[in-house]
Amino acid sequence: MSTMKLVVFTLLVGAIMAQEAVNWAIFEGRAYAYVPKYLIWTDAQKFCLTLGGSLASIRTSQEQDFVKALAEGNRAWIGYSDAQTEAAWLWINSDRSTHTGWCPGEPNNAGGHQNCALIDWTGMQSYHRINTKWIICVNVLLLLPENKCWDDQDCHTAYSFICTKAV
Ligand SMILES: [Ca+2]
Ligand SMILES: [Ca+2]
Repeated sequence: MSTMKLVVFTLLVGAIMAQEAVNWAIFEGRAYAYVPKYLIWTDAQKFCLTLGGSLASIRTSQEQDFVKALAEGNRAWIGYSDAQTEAAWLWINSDRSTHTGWCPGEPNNAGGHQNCALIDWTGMQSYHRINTKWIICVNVLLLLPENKCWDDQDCHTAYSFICTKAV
């Protein structure tokens, strides 16, 4: 198969797969889709681009609640990143929104390489040592769907994601 044929074939398969995976929902003049595929952040953005959109920006707490409901409590990438300059968070679709929903203590840039935002993080994990064993404790209040919040994570980790586009 020639390279060009392979590219066309790959694009076609990509477009078909993208259409199969996605259900759009409308909220205040924008379309949103929760995509239950696990991709690293840049690939998630590429996938959203093939759908004519981008990773979602969040502008209000109402919009955040809508997106969280769409993701059904799953961790999902949104289009917010500080990969360019640490602590200077920007929306990939150039949205100027300053709304955020970070968990307490986030974004913490853990390990020095957390540059992409997830919604629906359960958050507030802490580690305790009892005798010789380490145990992980989770703040149970943050397990409730309505209390789930944003976390910065390593962009190279694969998560599901939220796309948005104009309607
Ligand atoms: Ca960071
Ligand atoms: Ca973090």
